[in-house]
Amino acid sequence: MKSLLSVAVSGCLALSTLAAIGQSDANTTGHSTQDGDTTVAVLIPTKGNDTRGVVYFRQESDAVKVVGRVDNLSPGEHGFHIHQFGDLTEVDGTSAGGHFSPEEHPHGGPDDHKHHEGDLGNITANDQGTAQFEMSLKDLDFSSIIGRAVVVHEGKDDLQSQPSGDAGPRVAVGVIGFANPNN
Ligand SMILES: [Cu+2]
Ligand SMILES: [Zn+2]
Repeated sequence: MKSLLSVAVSGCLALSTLAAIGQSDANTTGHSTQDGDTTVAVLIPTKGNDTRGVVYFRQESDAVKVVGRVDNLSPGEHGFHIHQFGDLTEVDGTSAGGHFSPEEHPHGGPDDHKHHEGDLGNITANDQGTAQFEMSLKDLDFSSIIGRAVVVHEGKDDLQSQPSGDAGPRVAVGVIGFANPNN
């Protein structure tokens, strides 16, 4: 923490400020680290579905932590991704585009050596249709996903099929935006 803080205080370099985004902001504005560093996506159902949820992304020193809850799913696994565009104009969610993948890697699972940056794998709903989850993603760039979409799919992501894991239609979508630190 000390080195991050000194970078922020002495840092006239825009690049070092960017690299320490969130943490340095939080420290210099006097808020707790968590406040400046959290984004949220509120998931709303696509047409014909009633799946809803909330997903938080938090910048940590060496990873992005993802914590969330999604309700009204069918029991079992559901593909869970960050898609390219935070555009919900199409009622079936297709306007969110494909998986977020600035490096144009193949589709895969979050633990594969190469995968789309937006490949978060699956979330698992219990018999009541609720999925509660927490994951830590080491190779996701926190700032690059702001304004993009979180998508939950009707089916399971097989983590292999191209280009999107054969996870079926989109049942809920939400745009990743800055979380209100007072909430
Ligand atoms: Cu998806
Ligand atoms: Zn993918």
